[in-house]
Amino acid sequence: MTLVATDEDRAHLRRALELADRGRGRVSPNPMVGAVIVRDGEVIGEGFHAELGGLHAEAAALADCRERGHDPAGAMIYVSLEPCAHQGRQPPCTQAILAAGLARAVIGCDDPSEKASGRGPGMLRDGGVEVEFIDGAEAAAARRLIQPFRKHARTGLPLVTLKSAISLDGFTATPSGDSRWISGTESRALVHRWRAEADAVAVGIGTALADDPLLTARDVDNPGSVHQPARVVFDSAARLPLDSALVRSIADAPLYVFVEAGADLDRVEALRAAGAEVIELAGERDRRLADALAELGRREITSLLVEGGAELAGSLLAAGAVDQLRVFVAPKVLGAGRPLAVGAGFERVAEALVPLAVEWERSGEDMLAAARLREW
Ligand code: AOF
Ligand code: ZN
Repeated sequence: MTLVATDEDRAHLRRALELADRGRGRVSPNPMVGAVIVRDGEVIGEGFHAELGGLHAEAAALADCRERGHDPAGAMIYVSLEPCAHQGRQPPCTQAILAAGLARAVIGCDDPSEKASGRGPGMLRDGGVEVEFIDGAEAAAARRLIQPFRKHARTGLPLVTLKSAISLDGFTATPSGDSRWISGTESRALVHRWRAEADAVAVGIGTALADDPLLTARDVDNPGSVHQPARVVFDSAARLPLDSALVRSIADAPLYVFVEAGADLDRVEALRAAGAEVIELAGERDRRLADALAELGRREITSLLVEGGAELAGSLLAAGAVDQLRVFVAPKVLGAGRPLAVGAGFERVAEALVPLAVEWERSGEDMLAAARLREW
């Protein structure tokens, strides 16, 4: 049931979303979740899911409430995600809510995972708790906050974000392949933040060979405690050199290399011996791409940041596998150069992918277009 939410309900739910965001980059493959406990308009407890395996948001808010010397019985809880009903790394939140005697729960959005999907809200209602789902902007924001979790729960696949930086005349590199740097320092810092928030970062072998990237998150706050994404290389012929930055930094973050079945066995074995997980895929290019995403999903990769190059971008876009684009447009004119994507593309402009929404914002000297193609 959807409620007719008051402005006060919406404000508390927005606070729960703000709290949830504090778990960004620290809870995956779990969702970020926040909760606020309120009695007579007064906030008496707040909490969020702070790390994988740690307290769920509801339990954290209840603990905070008690620490502050309040009895939560009869109070309301605002929680950004449907409370869980299962025993996982943590006990079920529904039990904690029932045991605490909370009277009403206002929920930001449903949890589409198999073990949830309405079970928690049902149990709360059976236990006499008034349960309502918020609607409107707060509901949309609650879903948007946990897109990787939602897509992975619904499809087993990671949310795919394609990131690129283009010149004013639409190129990602000069004709000779030089791309350092198209975007400005602020934009590059932002990309390192996105890497720290992503479960994995991917490039095609062309980019791996041309740029010898590390794909780790650097120059972010608290470099010591930053989450490092797994690195992924789409490398049909197993050409990734053993002395590449990616292979040499395997101790810092896992490296997955997708090769085509039948790739040179010596090279595959050498990559494995160096510590890479090499996954062999068979079939047509599109089939292999789809299987690669499924393999990542199976490894609990819920979000994949694709950083190029043009062939990988073109294949993913044409296959409809991209969920969102983040494109920096930099105030430089290259005159000629390499495009963002190559491949079959679409025959007609009328077939173009049209985003559900695009947000344009300034990023230092650049403009950033964040386009959402699909929502989960
Ligand atoms: C909640 N509150 O704060 C979170 C929930 O095995 P666990 O304990 O890590 O639980 C993970 C699952 O619980 C996750 O897949 C999602 O369905 C739910 N996450 N639920 O009530 C929370 N993080
Ligand atoms: Zn829970």
